[in-house]
Amino acid sequence: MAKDPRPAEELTIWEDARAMINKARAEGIETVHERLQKQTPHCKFCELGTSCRICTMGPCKITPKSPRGVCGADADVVVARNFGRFVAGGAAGHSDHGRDLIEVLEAIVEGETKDYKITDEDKLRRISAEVGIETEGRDIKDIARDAMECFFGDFGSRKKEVSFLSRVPQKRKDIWTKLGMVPRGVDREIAEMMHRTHMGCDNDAPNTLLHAARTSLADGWGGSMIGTELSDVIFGTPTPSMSQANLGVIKEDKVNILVHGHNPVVSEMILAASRDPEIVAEAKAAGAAGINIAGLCCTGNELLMRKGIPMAGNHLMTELAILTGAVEAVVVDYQCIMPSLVQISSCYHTRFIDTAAKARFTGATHFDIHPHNAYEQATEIVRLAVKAYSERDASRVDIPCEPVEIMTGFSNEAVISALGGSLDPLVQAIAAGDIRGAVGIVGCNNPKFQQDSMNVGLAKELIKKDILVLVTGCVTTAAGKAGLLVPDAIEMAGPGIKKVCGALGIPPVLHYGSCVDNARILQLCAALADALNVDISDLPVGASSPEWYSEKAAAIGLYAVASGIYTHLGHPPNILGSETVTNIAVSGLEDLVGASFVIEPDPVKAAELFDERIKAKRIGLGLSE
Ligand code: SF4
Ligand code: MSK
Repeated sequence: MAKDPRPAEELTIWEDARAMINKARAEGIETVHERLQKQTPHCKFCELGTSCRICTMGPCKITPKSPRGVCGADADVVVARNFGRFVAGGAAGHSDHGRDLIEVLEAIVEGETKDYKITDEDKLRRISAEVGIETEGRDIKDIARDAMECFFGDFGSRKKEVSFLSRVPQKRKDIWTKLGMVPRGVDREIAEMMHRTHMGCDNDAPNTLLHAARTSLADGWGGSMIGTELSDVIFGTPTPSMSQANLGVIKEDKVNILVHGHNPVVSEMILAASRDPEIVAEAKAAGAAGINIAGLCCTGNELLMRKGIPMAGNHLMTELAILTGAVEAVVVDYQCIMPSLVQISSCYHTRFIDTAAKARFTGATHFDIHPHNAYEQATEIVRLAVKAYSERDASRVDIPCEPVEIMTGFSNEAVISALGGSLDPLVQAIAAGDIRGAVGIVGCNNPKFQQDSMNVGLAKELIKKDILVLVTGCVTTAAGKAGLLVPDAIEMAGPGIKKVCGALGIPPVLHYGSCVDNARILQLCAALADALNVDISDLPVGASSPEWYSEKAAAIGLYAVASGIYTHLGHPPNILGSETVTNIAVSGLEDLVGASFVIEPDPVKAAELFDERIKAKRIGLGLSE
């Protein structure tokens, strides 16, 4: 194994990660860091976005000497097409996840499952009314059937706009209408993006980018929002609770099962099966003190938000969690699951189990989980983990730390309830300048950055400036491990945040959920804009994905910008090979949609940029800086 020559201290800010990176090196196990070294330097054309392989007259690369591909496409066209497809990939991922929730709702409505049910009937009534379904005096099953049909319809071609556009302020919708950016159907926009970027179609970079934005809006206000809302309906709307994070949540004396991926449909069943008294007894008979479920990435966020299940780690912790040697099973659904986890699992007694036909891993044990057999399959999986416990090699176990406390569960419903039933106190706190603004920090880890240095650095800088922070996805674990997700963290915040969050007993950094749950932040921004009778772009808010890596993060960033939210990225997408595309991303969009991207790798400077932006927006609203 070629070693990454950099010390673990340079790769991550965390002690638990450093210990496991060093353990991997001592045991000769390759991780993401060694593989990055082997892949570096990356192909310059791919980095710039100027390589094209969408037809077999190519592949082509655009250079000063050959400024056009075989078909005549220039750098602008090639870069825009590549970026458009990148965003479509992300939108497809989130939205197909959303569709899976509609299919579970369908199974409930059709009586094809006894494992899932409608848990939050009030929420189903509320969201159904929002999308125009009659709810008065009707049976919940009938409402659910109509909601199911309505949301399936949002994926197709028969609507003029996706249903949750009912939440979008009129001023914003007018902008989208003028630009031809109103998202009509999730699958339609994604398919059209693929069509437009076929050879010989949309050969005008700005036009391609407008459709990329429309595709991302179909994700944010369509597929993702449906995913979030139906997850709440089926599994319960999150309310604040306490939990824990870091590798210390893995327990030496228990059967440990890590759930990884994004969709709660499988992980909720694993959790339920792990509480089956018969299986718990089997675990005890095998010598364990019990069965411990912990989360990774976003399926971890889903269980954390709703059930208070502890979080073992974010994206760059997934390999390292297995390296503790105390993990009996990793159970995955889809997205952000490194194939390397299969190899690392095979270095231990760890069973690697995949559960989705659309996300199979060579070398994994496959369970085909559907709504009609989910619990039964989950019990088999948990039993496999119990069996594996006896094979654990105690001499290779190293759980490097004690867990830290975190507070979770901040859905919009929970926030409004904490505020006494309306957003008014928040609006007043913003008007008074106690909360100067808010920034959602979302997204991933990327081994190109010191793990979580920017995620944590930016959050700390912002709260000092009295800017409230909302976190989702992998930033959740980062903020939690840094001690930012507990009420006492107000000591790290400015005086205004200290006052408001202190009075409410909440942290200055609020856990808002998983990647699809960024839709909760969109909804909050829309509600705030409506409360102030302004557009979303007039609000003192921002978004950031400091350490992003995935297509989904690009879709999120673009739907945030297209919704009028100024959005920071710690590094650029692969677009720098086109001046036209880069200029549109970092300034041209401002004129079109009232927000743009900003690229800044330094968290302190990024916080200053947000500060400036928030000052300007506050002045625009007639408020003090
Ligand atoms: Fe080359 Fe044009 Fe084909 Fe792309 S579409 S591979 S630029 S010929
Ligand atoms: S899991 S998309 S690494 S946040 Fe949602 Fe984390 Fe980014 Fe995946």
